[in-house]
Amino acid sequence: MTDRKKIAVLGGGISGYGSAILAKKQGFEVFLSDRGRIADRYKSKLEEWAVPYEEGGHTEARLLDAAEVIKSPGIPETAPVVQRIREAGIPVISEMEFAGRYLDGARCVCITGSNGKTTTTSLIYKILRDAGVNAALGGNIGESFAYSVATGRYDWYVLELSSFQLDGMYDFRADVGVLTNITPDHLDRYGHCFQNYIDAKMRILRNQGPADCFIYSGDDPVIAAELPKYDLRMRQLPFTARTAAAEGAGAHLDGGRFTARLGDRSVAVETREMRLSGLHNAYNAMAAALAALAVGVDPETIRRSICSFEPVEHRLEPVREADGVLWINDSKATNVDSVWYALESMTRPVVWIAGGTDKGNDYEPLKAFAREKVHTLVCMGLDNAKLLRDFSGVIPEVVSTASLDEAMTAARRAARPGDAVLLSPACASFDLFKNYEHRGECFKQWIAEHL
Ligand code: UMA
Ligand code: ADP
Repeated sequence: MTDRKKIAVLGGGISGYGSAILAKKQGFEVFLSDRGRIADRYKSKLEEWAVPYEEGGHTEARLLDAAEVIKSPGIPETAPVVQRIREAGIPVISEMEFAGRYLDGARCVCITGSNGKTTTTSLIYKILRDAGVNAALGGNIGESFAYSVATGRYDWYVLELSSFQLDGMYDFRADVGVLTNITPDHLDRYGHCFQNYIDAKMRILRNQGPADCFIYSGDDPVIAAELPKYDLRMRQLPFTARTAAAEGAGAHLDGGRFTARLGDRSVAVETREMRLSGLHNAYNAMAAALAALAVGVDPETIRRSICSFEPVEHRLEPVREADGVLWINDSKATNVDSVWYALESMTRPVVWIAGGTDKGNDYEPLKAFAREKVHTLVCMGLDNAKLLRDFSGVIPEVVSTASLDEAMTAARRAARPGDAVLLSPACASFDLFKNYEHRGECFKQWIAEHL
């Protein structure tokens, strides 16, 4: 590789501008191209680093002149510009693959899975920081990995990885890989084929050798069916609650207490001492404890950090208790599996607010908990037909609303002292809101103004 190799960056969002700055810092000739408009804050960074860029369209001739292209994760393989670059035989890689070449001895904990990535990543990062480890947070969360590599000096990177980011990774290796679970999601990007999405998630194992650790759910049937297909030379650390404790290293939940073990070190946590609630968060905490043990953090720091970790905003976030009713914001629950765990964790009678843009949901798995725990379902969306059809006769009261204000008013009317009102939509938010954060913020704002 010569110093003047030409690198093209596709996309000028968080991932693209970070990659371009890192490439520039490494002495490459860089060109960034965005089909749409680049935000002013990214443009000023690019100008500060003297990176040439274009917006409003891709000039193919300039892109095809590159020796390598770094593609932003939101750009699909089917985009015509990507196809042209591939036809020309130019390697297309992800930001992670590129930044991973310049770690200068730093190591990576990488977290992927269909649900629980952000919670587990944030928890691992907190434990490492509490332990005084010089760690950075990045990937599918916060600032980009490439930008951190370009502008900082860290010993560990804690990286949340989406399937899109894993897709463009070839030589990258996670020193510690975490796979929380695999359930259907993002199928529109994977030819509506679940196996393609599974294959993307399993790339977390790529290149791992005997010195590396792989932490995964030992209760997940999809992962269990995949593992025999791979040459597993790394250290395997399963975490389980449903299956019997694994012999040796791993973590196991039993009777409200889990123990995570690696070599001669172990951490024991009473889940009632955690601020995170629910079986899913016990899984996330077991995964985080194992990852922190693998990094070398002492067990007592791990236990204390796990117990003091607050839920991340919009994930089963208790907002306020008013007139005996607890209002909970789980706006990030945009698929059926995350709502299953939300309902699983409810200990009070529930008024459940759900709905939005349906992603082809199958609500069958939710019906047992709905019958047992929910007395009122408030549907909040422009088209509530499917929810109304699936839960009428399952939940005693089902109400249809078409705005947040209507939904909140209906929920308030239905809730009795001792109840929980749970916003856990199982759907995307784009019919009534900008995104899931906006939906969660509107929920909290309404509570602040009305309760
Ligand atoms: N663009 C083109 N050409 C195209 C299509 C798009 O130039 O043909 C341009 C757009 O005009 C836009 C840019 O590409 O300016 C956007 O790129 P992007 O969608 O990859 O977004 P980034 O801002 O770079 O953020 C991405 C991740 N986004 C997605 O995967 C959709 C961020 O994850 C990630 O944090 C960031 O890189 C840093 O690595 C966000 C996300 O929504 C949080 N992730 C999905 C999820 O969690 O479900 C996977
Ligand atoms: P991700 O980053 O993978 O989307 P989050 O931590 O942001 O994961 O959580 C997204 C949603 O999934 C929230 O509703 C949360 O309560 C739920 N959730 C968190 N961890 C898990 C898990 N291990 N299994 C299933 N659902 C989970």
